[in-house]
Amino acid sequence: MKQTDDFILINGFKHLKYGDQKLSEEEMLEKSEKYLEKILKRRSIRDFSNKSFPIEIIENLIKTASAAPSGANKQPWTFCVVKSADIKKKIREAAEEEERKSYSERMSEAWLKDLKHLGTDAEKPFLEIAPYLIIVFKRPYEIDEKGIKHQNYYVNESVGLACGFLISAIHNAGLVTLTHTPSPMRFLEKILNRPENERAFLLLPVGFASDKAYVPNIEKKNIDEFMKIY
Ligand code: IYR
Repeated sequence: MKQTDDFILINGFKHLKYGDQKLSEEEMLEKSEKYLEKILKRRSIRDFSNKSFPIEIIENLIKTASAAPSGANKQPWTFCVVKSADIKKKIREAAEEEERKSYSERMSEAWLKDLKHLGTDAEKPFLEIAPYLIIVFKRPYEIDEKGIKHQNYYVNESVGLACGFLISAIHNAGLVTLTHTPSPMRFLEKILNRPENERAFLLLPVGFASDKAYVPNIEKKNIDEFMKIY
């Protein structure tokens, strides 16, 4: 009988044969160019329409995010989706309260000056207008059935990667978002009644841009500034 190489055992664990895409160099060049062109069109949007869309799309976006690599494959994240107008209102009120303090007392002069060209302020109407808010929580540790804590690894890196996958998937689906970081953001853990092993990491309103949305006229750095070949 023919010997199968579908899998091998490493430390007694099954490893499956990886079948890669096998593209030609021309196809790789074309695909990488197309993706670059597409991702360069992504913009952070602060002015949302209240138009909604099916939650199945959100589910696919979050499954995409959760496909990201993570330390020891622990997947140390929870994505909370808020569609309730009541909860959105609570989040907006708490976020604006923190942001008002940040803009008026906590942020340095240099920081405020660096933000001037983006036109941000403490008012966050998108927290109520966007059809969905995704609040990403990191899980620095897990608690097992016996109440014993188990640390996760590279938690910030892992959750950051998952957020990158999420933002890219949102753009690919024809939707827009904003990486909002109200600070401090412990109020999100309270409002959403999250367990003690979760810390709010990032808040992303997801939806469509308003018809009258404008974006700052910013540019990305030139490749010589951020890529060095050795
Ligand atoms: N978190 C605040 C302030 C803010 C900070 C940075 I750095 C930005 O790039 C944008 C905003 C806010 O959300 O308004």
